Amino acid sequence: MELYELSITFEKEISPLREREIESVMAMSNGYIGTRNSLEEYYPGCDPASFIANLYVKAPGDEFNFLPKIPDWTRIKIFVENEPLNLAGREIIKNSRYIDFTTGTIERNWQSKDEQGRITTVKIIKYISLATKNELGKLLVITPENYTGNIRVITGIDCDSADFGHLLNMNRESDRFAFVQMKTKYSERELKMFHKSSLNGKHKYNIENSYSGSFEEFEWHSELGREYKIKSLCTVNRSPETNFDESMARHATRWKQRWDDSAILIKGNVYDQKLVNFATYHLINAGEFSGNDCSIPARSLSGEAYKGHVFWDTEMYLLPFYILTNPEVARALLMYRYNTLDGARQNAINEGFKGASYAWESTDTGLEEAPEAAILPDGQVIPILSGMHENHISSDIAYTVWKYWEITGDDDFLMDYGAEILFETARYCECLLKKGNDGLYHINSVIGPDEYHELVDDNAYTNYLVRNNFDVAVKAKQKMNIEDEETKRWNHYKNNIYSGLNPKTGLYEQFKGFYNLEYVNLKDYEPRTVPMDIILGREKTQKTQVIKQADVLMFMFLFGERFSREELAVNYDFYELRCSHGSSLSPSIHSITAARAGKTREAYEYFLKNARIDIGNEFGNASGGVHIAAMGGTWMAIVMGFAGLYYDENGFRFDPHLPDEWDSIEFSLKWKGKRKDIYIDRKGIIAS
Ligand code: IFM
Repeated sequence: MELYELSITFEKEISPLREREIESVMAMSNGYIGTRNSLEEYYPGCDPASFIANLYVKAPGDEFNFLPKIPDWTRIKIFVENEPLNLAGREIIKNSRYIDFTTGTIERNWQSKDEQGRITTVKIIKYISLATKNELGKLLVITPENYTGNIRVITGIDCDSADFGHLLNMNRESDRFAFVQMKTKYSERELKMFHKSSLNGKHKYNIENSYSGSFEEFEWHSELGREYKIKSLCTVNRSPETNFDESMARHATRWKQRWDDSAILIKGNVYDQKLVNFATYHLINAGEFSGNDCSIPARSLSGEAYKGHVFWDTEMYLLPFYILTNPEVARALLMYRYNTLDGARQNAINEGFKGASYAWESTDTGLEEAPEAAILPDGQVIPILSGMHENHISSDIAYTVWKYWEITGDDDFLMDYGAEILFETARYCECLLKKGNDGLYHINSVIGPDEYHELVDDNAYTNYLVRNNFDVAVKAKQKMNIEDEETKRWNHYKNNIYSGLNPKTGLYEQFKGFYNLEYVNLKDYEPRTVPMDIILGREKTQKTQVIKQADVLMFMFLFGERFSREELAVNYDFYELRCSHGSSLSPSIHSITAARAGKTREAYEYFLKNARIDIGNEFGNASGGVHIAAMGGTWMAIVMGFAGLYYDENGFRFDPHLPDEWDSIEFSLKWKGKRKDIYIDRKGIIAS
């Protein structure tokens, strides 16, 4: 496949205000470790941070646990004739940073001239290995362009940027490599980081150990025009015996395989191709070693927002990508849900119910970790009810377990693990049902995906997903030849849950009483940079039809094959007018449903809005890490929206709606273990 590179360039000066955002969008990860792409010499306002998935910490008395910042392995200090090389106070000839999609590495090219007229060129390449879980690489190339003289480089592991509130520094000295040892304060989990470097050419070598970190120091007399390469390999919880070149080559090979399986090629629009490459880069990175005992947090491992907590984002926005391009990762992510079932069972008990209630915000135990209150920018303290009431997450997980099985045919997973998730979530759903005088079952006091309206009755999304939960649990029982009372009850429920559908108009009411709320013309508030619930205030918003994100449209997308284009269009036209896109999860679903409803122009506008969420900092909060669900949304908007992929257990089909801006799209899918290459242009579809 043809490749385009994404470059985010600073020339001559850095922009401190954008720096944190750039650190996020150019972050690296392999699903086990994640590192923000900070400028290696550090500046005021930078936020260097690395995280390890599943290394959650919590002090006694803390409300919830979170991922702490571990020491930073990307730190480099360079001195020319004892003067520090940095971007401040000297002429910057160039300073550009980009993601290289051919190798899955981050590259920086920097050239500056100091007051003595000495020009130094610096290239830095960094990667987190996709091939070996605990290997991190850093290549520094320094060229004295017009001088000879003394150069000194200090490279290693910086502890000052780590979260000492929760990590204890237990540094031990080593004379063979830089070495940092820490343990988590309250759970006593150990973390060791090793950093071993080599330099071509004669040099003095020294190791500096202090409370602030452990560094290797190289000093040499440089010759004019010669390239000096310092190759550093950092390993986590494993000693650094590996050879740097081999490690980097292994990473590049694995990257190429992943890219080849996952990339989407768009002909006709280079800019859109870059947006898609950017999303695919983060999706590949976030997935590789995630799963089993950890999952992908809402901002992946690229920033501190949401504290490393895992939401429905993973199943509904990321799993489609992994199931269809890299099912092993998808399975591992679902195993995380299986491995946290006990926590989910405990949540159900805490709610006074049976079965399993998955945490709205989950970490390593599966126990509910959502905060109970938040402070708004104006100082107002508001309760957060999602942990207790955003119950749809359990059925979302059940939906995805079944989709995984439909697409992969992985019977072993379904029998050994998935079925238990389906049964336990169905048992929980039973507890949510209340039989009404109309003979139907209702679910009261929930929060649907539209979090602006809390404690609503009969949220159409929740009801639809619960109905599906019973349906797939029954199907799993049938596959296992189990016929019992539960099966009968679930069969009965699934056909008798209130839906909110008006058969005459084809419209679903988002929840009971929604139509009675005040209509607000959102166009009156455009252009707008602030969410509608902040403009109107929380209480007022609840009294209006302003919604935060796709809710009815969300289930119409998930069960796309059940709705005609006309039915979808009726609901799209109604809810699109009312949706304020207060969540990054919203524009992609609008793009997909618009495309499926044949509104290709609108679909394309929503596609751009979604794909630019981090690159364009559309929500103003990319500094806290990338919105990884939106990356999954970009992939889905193309494959499920513009290419129009529909699938079930029996196969897949396409109903394409290419935007005018594109000539063709090309991608591959894994279907029941086999790769299928798809090419779509205006003449038709080729699947091979
Ligand atoms: O899961 C989402 C939710 O739907 C909207 N608020 C942010 C969460 C994390 O991305």
